[in-house]
Amino acid sequence: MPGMPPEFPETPDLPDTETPETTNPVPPRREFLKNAALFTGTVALLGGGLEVLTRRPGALAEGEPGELLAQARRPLGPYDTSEAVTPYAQATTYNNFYEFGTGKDDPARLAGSLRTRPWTVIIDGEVKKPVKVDIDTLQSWFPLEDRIYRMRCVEGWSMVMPWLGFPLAALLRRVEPNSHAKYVKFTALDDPKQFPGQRSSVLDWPYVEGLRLDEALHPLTFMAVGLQGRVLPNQNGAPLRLVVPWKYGFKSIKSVVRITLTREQPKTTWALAAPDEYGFYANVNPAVPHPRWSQATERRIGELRRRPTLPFNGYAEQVAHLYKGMDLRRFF
Ligand SMILES: Nc1nc2c(c(=O)[nH]1)N[C@H]1C(S)=C(S)[C@@H](COP(=O)(O)O)O[C@H]1N2
Ligand SMILES: [Mo]
Repeated sequence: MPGMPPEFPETPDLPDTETPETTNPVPPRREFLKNAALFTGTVALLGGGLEVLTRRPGALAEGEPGELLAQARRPLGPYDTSEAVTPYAQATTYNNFYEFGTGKDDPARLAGSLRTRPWTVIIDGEVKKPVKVDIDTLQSWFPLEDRIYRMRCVEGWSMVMPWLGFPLAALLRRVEPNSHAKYVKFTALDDPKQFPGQRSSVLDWPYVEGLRLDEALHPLTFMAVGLQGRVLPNQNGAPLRLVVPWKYGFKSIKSVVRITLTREQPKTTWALAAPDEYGFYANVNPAVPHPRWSQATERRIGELRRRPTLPFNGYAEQVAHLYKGMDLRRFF
């Protein structure tokens, strides 16, 4: 779509004196601990022997945004960052969700028009057991886990987000990819009645994203239904949102209605819109600048100074092997 405005960096060359946040970042777990007493849950022992306290996922059905969803309290898991969690008020008011508009505050202002129940998700394509399932049934299939991940937007800002959800691999295993499945395509809801931003053609709707199957099966790859112990706010991608923490944020598609296993690499929204600027892989890489700005540093929302951006957003140890032998300048 020539001429469309791509994502804009937020003044990456200037010191972040305009930073609006003055509060101290919330230390990890503080929020969880604060709410622990309000909440009754069941203790489940997960694979790694981690103690996770979860509410029965089936009981989330009519969750209002902001309602307590699950209480997780355990030692940091192998995939958690111990970095300070971005305060909830900031993580839910500074958003990219172009279906609501291109302004950072548009999603929080306008997301009330999105109806997240009832919500149907289709999982189909190259799988042995395709399924069309209600979001509450889908959630009831998996114990909810929490993951504290860094999130790095291609524009040069970042956050630390405590997600609640389940690994995408658990869902994919359930539908049994067949031998032709090589990629996973994700499609977001397409409904201009609920998404005011879809009345503009800033992007081709619906928003589509994709992963290679091995990326999709990686244990870090997550489907979020909650944020910081609460039902996922609409502006953060309710009711179901992909989270791929080693890739730029635009890969983490919000408000997913369809997951399709494919033979061919799917055509994805930002890669179609500006192929020279946004690739299919979009692995966080400080050594490969965006054509219009450097990716060497980032501004953590809530902090004043920029900090260095890490290869694969700090997850290199876990994911670099997926790209062995690939030229990451060509496959950006
Ligand atoms: N459907 C949809 N998903 C989307 C987007 C979008 O515009 N539409 N924006 C992406 C971008 S660019 C980023 S940085 C993250 C932002 O997630 P957050 O607002 O929860 O921090 O969502 C991603 N997922
Ligand atoms: Mo982004």
